[in-house]
Amino acid sequence: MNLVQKILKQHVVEGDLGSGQEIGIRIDQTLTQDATGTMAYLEFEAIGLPEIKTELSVSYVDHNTLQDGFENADDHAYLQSIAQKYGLYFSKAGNGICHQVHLEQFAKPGKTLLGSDSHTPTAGGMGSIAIGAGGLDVAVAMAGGLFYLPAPKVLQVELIGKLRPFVTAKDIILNVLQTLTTKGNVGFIVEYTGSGVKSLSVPERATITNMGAELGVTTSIFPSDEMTRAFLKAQGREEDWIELGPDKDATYDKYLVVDLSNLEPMIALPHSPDNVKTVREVTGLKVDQVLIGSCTNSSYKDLVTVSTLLNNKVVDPEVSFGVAPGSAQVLEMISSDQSLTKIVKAGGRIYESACGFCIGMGQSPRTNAVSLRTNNRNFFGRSGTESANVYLVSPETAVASALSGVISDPREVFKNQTIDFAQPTSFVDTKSLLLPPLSIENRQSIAIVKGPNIGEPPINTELPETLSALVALKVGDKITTDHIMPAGPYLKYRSNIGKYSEVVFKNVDPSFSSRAMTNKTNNVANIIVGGLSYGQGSSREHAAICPMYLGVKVILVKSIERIHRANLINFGIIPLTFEDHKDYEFIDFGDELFIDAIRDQIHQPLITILNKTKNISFQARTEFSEREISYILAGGKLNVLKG
Ligand code: MIC
Ligand code: SF4
Repeated sequence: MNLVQKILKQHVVEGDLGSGQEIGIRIDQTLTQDATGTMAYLEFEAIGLPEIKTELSVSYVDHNTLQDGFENADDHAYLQSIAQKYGLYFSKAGNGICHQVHLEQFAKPGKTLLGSDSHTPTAGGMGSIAIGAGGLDVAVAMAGGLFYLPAPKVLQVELIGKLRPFVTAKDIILNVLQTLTTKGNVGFIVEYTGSGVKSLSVPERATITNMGAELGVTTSIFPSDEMTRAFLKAQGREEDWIELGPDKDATYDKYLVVDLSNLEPMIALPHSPDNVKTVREVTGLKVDQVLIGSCTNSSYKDLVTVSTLLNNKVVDPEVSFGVAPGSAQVLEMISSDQSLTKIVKAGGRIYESACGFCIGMGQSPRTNAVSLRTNNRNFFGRSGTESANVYLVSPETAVASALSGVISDPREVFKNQTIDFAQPTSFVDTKSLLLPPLSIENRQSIAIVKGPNIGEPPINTELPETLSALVALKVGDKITTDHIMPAGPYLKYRSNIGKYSEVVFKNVDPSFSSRAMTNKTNNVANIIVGGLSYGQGSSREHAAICPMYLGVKVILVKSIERIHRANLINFGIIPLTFEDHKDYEFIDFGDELFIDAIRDQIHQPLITILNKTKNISFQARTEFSEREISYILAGGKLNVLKG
């Protein structure tokens, strides 16, 4: 067996791993963050259990920490009261980015972790099967329910050789993204094997599994070995270690080899993480902003490296340079070993340990800026400045470029330098912002605190017998959930669906929301037509809830990404894929589509759609499990759960 099969075998409760069909797995741990968490806990409350049923659940506050108005602070208070009432850990604002903190404090080899954030696979660096999902699926897992996924295929990525100086874990995953791209990997789990694994520390492995999310795979995982043990020991959790790896004769569904010795510094160009080139190919481009942080590259090692390379120099005067440590632990450690001082002396602006600029919560670059970031995503508009061009790089490349003012290869800038970083044998125990669960007795008196911005999760209506709908929007390939539901300044409306729905597709077609709402008011359903890889990126279920609120009933696309597909079904929107991709060309914005006997047709592999405007019929694929069909018929999973 490979490692994925070994762990899943221990967790499968329904279905058969080898079947290719849907399986239901038991979830040991869950995590939520505030931007998806408020809705997830509103849903958990709607399920109506007195406490969580998982081994461990953590509610993190890391996304909406810019408290511009009362809304975010109200959300934080709600989340804290929920954690206290139902038995969760609560990680307060400032304690750090959920994935970094989870790796430090809670992730365990061999466990399953479900998180309402697409970068939950970060814990795969620790040997967990860690999967991102919509808030409702996480709420169900907290309530002891199973998580369903198609029995995964496993892609082995064999790492051989050893990284050369100034070539990093980030360059490994950028290289993998260049090969596999962000499309066409749905249904796979990536398992890293090979002699090259040994040389990578847990935080480096976590950089790779973190950005594996951009491949569109279900998750990525590394074995648990002596490196893992050393990291857990240094975190004071050696007892959480078990050795875990594939059998010698393990088999896989697909194979890729990466020779680390041949890699060089890589860079993802605007506006997609798979638009990868070597740094060498783009050196010399003037940069305006350099930001180091995000759940991909904000570990202690990353920031010590940054400070060492700054080496008492000052960054180029025309560059705005900023650093966000990934957690309070990282911040305390770089502060006690003087790395922080060196970063400040070099001209670094220090941001809170939070997602911040990565999700457009501040630090939007200037008009037409070239912004170099160590993030995992550079989707159009995500930085908050539409005309900006965001490039993704390693911390080493970021510092080299901040010092020289132009995109630079760190091997050139730091020619005669070496970095001797040894993983710490002991991390500090920074827990002042991490609140443990209350005892059962103390939970009784906790009242749930709900500010005026916090609404109820909206409920959809049952699927009608026939569906007549207008094409309210036609889009192309690679539409991300950032296109569908912009974040940044609108994040504070995550618990106010009516308000948040006003910005659906804002950066694609600002008139979409009001048009869709008018159709809905006139009892006309909306259909969105799209191309390949629709719904890439985040796990935000708002990209389903808000369109649902606006009366969207069907998404008709060439292909669709895993988490978004599940979210649509959970909220009673039908994701259909074109049987023949050519039919995409024959549909126009404003066309009227008709689906007869849709409640019956949904059980068939193909559904017939009549384009009334063009007077042509075509077919679309359904590919739903019986469980998914029950959600679609009922108008969403909450309706089924509530009976
Ligand atoms: C992201 O990186 O896009 C986010 C913000 O973390 C999202 C979650 C969200 O939209 O709240 C994710 O990755 O799932
Ligand atoms: Fe936060 Fe960015 Fe990581 Fe998403 S990708 S969890 S916004 S740091």
